[in-house]
Amino acid sequence: MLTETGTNTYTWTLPLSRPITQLSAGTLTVQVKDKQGNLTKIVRSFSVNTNHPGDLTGDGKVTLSDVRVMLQMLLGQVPVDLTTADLNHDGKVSLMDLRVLLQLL
Ligand SMILES: [Ca+2]
Repeated sequence: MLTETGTNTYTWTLPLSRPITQLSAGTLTVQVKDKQGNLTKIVRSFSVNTNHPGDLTGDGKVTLSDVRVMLQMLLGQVPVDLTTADLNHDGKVSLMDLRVLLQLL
């Protein structure tokens, strides 16, 4: 789907043929032809964060080790990593995230 989002600015929403977990990186090529027939080609690399939700240790599994890391974050013993630990996506790491993590065990 192509949407005009500003002057000379467009946003494409691309349907994916595979689950996002199987699409971690790639190259996107866009070719645009103006009214005079001049072709402009734009190539951009992209990557997708495929971290397993709740995998705070990065070992690909959700275990009690992840709970330990979240407790350390909650106690201020290790830096908070919103990317992996904000499981309810409210912009902070709290007991609500711990609750979500425990449900993932
Ligand atoms: Ca949160």
